Amino acid sequence: KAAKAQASPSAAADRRYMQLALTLGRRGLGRTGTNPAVGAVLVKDGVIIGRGWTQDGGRPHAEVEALRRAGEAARGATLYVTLEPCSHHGRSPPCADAIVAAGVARVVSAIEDPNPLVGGQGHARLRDAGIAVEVGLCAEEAARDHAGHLLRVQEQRPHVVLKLAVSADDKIAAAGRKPVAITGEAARARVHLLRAQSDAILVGIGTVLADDPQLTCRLPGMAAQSPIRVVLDRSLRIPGDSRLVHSARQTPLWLMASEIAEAASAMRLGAAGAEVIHVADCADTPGLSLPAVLRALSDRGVTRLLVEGGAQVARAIVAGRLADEIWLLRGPAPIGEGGVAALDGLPLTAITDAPDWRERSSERVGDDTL
Ligand code: AOF
Ligand code: ZN
Repeated sequence: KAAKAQASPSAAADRRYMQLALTLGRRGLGRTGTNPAVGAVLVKDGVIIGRGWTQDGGRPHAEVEALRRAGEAARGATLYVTLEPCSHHGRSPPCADAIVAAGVARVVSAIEDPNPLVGGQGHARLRDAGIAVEVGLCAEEAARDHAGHLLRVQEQRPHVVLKLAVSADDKIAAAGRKPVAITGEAARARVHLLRAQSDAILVGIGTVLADDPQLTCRLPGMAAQSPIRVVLDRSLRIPGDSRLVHSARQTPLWLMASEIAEAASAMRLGAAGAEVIHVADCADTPGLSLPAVLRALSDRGVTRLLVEGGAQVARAIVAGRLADEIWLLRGPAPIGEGGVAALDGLPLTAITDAPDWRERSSERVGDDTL
């Protein structure tokens, strides 16, 4: 009897199922191309009868996956979904139509999809079919998970995460730019997971010349999840024998160069498998225009961008107010005199004491703090 009385779940149960949908959706982060990583849960009489998330490359969509698993049982069920179900004919028919056809009784959705192809029409189509639709549960969390999609559609730029790994005295390298171990193994694993959840990772040419990095995800079994590697390389100085160029055929390498970069270099790097993308210079300071870089990346489908260095790029991102999120990892040991400051002359308090930055969370990761 008690179970019957719960046919319409409580607000607490609604929230729990939406949290599960959010968790499922995050499985797709960094794997769904330009598509948002959506999660969906189907529930009937207090039992989860289907779970789904946006699949690799962006299709099938989350709702369709959940419906497929539930089969006939979906009739009369409640669907929890982290984004408005689509209403457009893309690579397959609209999710809204599939939800109607399956006989779902109620849809709880976290946020509207600002994609002009959808924009409220998904919810409208469900309501027109007599389905009870509620929008807005866990909206803030969903907007955060879908920030890349929302910003790409609304502002033609990706969601930007700046990662800084600093020593106890806020340095990122020893004197003479010598690389030193700043953070430990646990922090490294977290950063590699963040790489996997990003569409692209960006560094400056200075970092490439100093460190010869690979910028891949090297967690066990996750090499295929490596992001597109992007280098701000205004005059195409990247060495042909760098590890980035060597691996350009396995993991994409995009070189952001000035419109006047040498054509011969572009040809040579293109032949090695890199893609040269020309963007405008900054009007007032030397270097590429970062807003133009972000726009070019968004135009090519990047929704989640991780910026990993070095100090000059970090400074430009902070000074230009271009980061949406900052991951500040701090190791336990100081580097001392002559070390390279994290923000190239800007004090770190430009972030930590700035009124427009809000600390979301703080935790220990191994011997480091995040
Ligand atoms: C959903 N469920 O799981 C996702 C949606 O190119 P298409 O046809 O796959 O459509 C892409 C658009 O669909 C994308 O820009 C976004 O608006 C929406 N993504 N919609 O119903 C999903 N990933
Ligand atoms: Zn869909």
